[in-house]
Amino acid sequence: MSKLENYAQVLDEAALGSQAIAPIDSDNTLSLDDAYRIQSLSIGRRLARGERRVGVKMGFTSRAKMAQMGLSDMIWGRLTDAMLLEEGGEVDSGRFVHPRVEPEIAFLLKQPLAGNVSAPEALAAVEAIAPALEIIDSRYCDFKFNLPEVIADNASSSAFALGAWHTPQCDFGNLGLVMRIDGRPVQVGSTAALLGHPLRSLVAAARLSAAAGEPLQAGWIVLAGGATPAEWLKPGQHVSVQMQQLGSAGFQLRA
Ligand code: OOG
Ligand code: MG
Repeated sequence: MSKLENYAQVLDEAALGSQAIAPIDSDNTLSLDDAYRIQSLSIGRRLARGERRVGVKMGFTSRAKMAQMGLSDMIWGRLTDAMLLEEGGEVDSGRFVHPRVEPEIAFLLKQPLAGNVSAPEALAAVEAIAPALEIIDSRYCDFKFNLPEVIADNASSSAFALGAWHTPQCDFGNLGLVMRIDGRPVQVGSTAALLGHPLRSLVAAARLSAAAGEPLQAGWIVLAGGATPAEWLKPGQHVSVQMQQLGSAGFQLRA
């Protein structure tokens, strides 16, 4: 097994067993290409177990997230069907190491989207938009990592919930949003936090996915990135996001 395959296995098993691991790049030798290769290999192991690819997640697309995590380069990860939570349902806390949750907006594509596209071209490929919550759950101890490490760890992706799909005909470039934990507002923000307009995150997803040889497909979901800092989520807590014009999404972490 190559070094990169070995890291992919370690990360995959950490996610499977909800077990935190030590940093894999403490000597700062992994390149970004190595990191995306590890990510691809580790998601390949999930696909080999029967999971299905359903889209892409973008990371560090808002200043709020970059500042919280101390990293400033946009990253992306791969979504599978096993990560999609039942909206309004309960999720087992045993699935996670130390979950955090953040408010996002999701795109559902009606046609493929690849390469250097304009914002209007990206919009034309969108079937629907929905409010979303992402659970990020770094597989590294104390949620501490450098850029190659978080990329290798599929950008901390763990699970996501989606509210009802809405037509993208409304102007969704600056929609107010409130994230609540047990009914208490914990983060307030706007979709404008995502690169000024969340469509720019979709444009970046189209470019980066195509460059990786896995262009965005019809039917795929793209998570545009956390619009506010993430919040820790404890067993028993209920979390929701309410977004202007788009309604809400929520779930409960089982105690
Ligand atoms: C990395 C994942 C970043 C986002 O939306 O910016 C991300 C992390 O914060 O652990 O999902
Ligand atoms: Mg996120």
